[in-house]
Amino acid sequence: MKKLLGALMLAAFCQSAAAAGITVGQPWARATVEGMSMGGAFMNIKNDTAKDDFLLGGSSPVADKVEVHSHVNDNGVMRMREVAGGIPLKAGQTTELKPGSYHIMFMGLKKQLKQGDKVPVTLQFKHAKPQTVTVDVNTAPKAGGNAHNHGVKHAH
Ligand SMILES: [Cu+2]
Repeated sequence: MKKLLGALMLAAFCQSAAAAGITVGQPWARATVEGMSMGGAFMNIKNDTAKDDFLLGGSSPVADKVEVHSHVNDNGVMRMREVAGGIPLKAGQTTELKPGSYHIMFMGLKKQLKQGDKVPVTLQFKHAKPQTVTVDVNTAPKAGGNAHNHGVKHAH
């Protein structure tokens, strides 16, 4: 029991230590089908520092490149674009990366992302130190799974 309490206190300590900085919550990626070369990943990024930061991109062993994208409305057609300068992470705020909005994109996938897979992704920030997170591969949480349809023209 004492041991358990110690472990709990340690966990609580680690959590509060991690809170002063950039915290990544609920990272997940959409499962892909065989032969797909791209895949999207989503997460919440909390910037608990006093200064605005930017998510510039990253790297992962499962892809040639990891880019940061946004969806833009181009004359009524939703297209994805790499975000120049990175995804803004305002000081004191949580930025949501979600389907149809900002997202992380695996470019040149080396393997199929299957439901239940855990994929390490190292995120690069403009100011904060790089952070490696484990992304859970999942199907979309709800219906409306077309929001990140890669049938839309990719502006690359
Ligand atoms: Cu994209």
